[in-house]
Amino acid sequence: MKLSRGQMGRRLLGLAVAGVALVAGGSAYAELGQPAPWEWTLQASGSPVMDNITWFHNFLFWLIAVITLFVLALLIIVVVKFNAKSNPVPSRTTHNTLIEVAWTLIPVLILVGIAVPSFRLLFLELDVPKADLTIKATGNQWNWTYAYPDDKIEYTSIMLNEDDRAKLASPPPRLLGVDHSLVVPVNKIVRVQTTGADVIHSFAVPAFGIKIDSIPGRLNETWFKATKEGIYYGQCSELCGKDHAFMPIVVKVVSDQVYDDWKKCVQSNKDDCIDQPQGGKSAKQSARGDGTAKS
Ligand SMILES: [Cu+2]
Repeated sequence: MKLSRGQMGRRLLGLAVAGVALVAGGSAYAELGQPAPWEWTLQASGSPVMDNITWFHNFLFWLIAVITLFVLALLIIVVVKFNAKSNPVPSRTTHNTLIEVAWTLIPVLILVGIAVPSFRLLFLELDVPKADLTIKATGNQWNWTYAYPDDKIEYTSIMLNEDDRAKLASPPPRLLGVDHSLVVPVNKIVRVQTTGADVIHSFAVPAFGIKIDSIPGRLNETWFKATKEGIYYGQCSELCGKDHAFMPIVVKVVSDQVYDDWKKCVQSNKDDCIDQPQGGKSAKQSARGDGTAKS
């Protein structure tokens, strides 16, 4: 098939439009708190720490882009202007004080410019502010046990199998749904303490910008403040054995009222609270449903 130049141009244009649509469509799929198909950026941020990480990532990206382009331009100049053909008699210059001072000083200034926001971010992550609530996440082979020590709540969170997931009205993403999720109130500082019961695991939720090793015999600590209500997915991020890929983390961020209702629901041993996958109902509805079922 022979194409005229106009036809070819139109086809190329069509291809370009399709490409842009694909990329734009991909990012349009992006949902807060979970990965998206064709995602090429960091997950959307759901906490101040992640806001900072995203900013720092973008800052470094553009800095590196400028440096790389600058070095590339220098290389091209050298290749074109100073090859043996176009510059048969090379200069024998060996020192240039100004350039030597510049190529020492400018990289130092760039590194200092990186170090300042880098340390600021590090301290933001490490210094746990006064917490409103503490949760303890214990990594087991292969699931998580969550405890709310101040409220005497403790339960284990296990991944939903494909059959159970298919039964749900709005199924969670594949391999990310669990039977009991972690529930926390919105805009509250949550201190996360984590340890391992058997081997090293790692508690990670990308949208909150947290990833911390759960090590047997040690209690590691981090924190997050979820700024938007919703469901946030994470995974164990340390190779911990054969089912490492099947111990997801689900955090439900809810209003204070719903959180209090959930606490009461769990403390009274009801079995239809909002930490469970049929959730989405308010805890009140769940409690009512349970009351009739149990009486
Ligand atoms: Cu693990």
